[in-house]
Amino acid sequence: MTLIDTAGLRESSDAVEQIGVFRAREKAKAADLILWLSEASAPVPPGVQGGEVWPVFTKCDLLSPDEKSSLDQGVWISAETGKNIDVLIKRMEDFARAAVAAAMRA
Ligand SMILES: Nc1nc2c(ncn2[C@@H]2O[C@H](COP(=O)(O)OP(=O)(O)OP(=O)(O)O)[C@@H](O)[C@H]2O)c(=O)[nH]1
Ligand SMILES: [Mg+2]
Repeated sequence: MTLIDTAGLRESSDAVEQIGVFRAREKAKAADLILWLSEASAPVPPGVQGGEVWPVFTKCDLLSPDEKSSLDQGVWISAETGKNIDVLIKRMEDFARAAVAAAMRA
């Protein structure tokens, strides 16, 4: 299993950043699983083509309880507090296990 952290997919006039975004899209096309991270306070719908895409909402430590209850799909995590990181890792493990099993049957 190879895990890749890509450049953020943002519009930019900076040539170096544009190359990073291009490379990220190329990696996504070849990926089995894409984690689409966006800030929970300003979620961005997945905008990438490739394998299975999971929305992941970041910085959930910054949300009020009301804002949290409006987010129902996907996993909310916080790198700051560690919230739900274990849940996300478990789901990724399950995904990888199923993908390997399917590949071995093929
Ligand atoms: N409060 C809070 N801040 C966070 C959290 N995760 C990251 N940050 C902050 O957000 C900023 C950006 O974090 P990065 O991890 O560099 O973001 P990124 O999306 O990888 O950025 P690019 O690679 O440039 O696209 C940093 O200042 C982090 O400290 C979190 O869970 N909670
Ligand atoms: Mg980054």
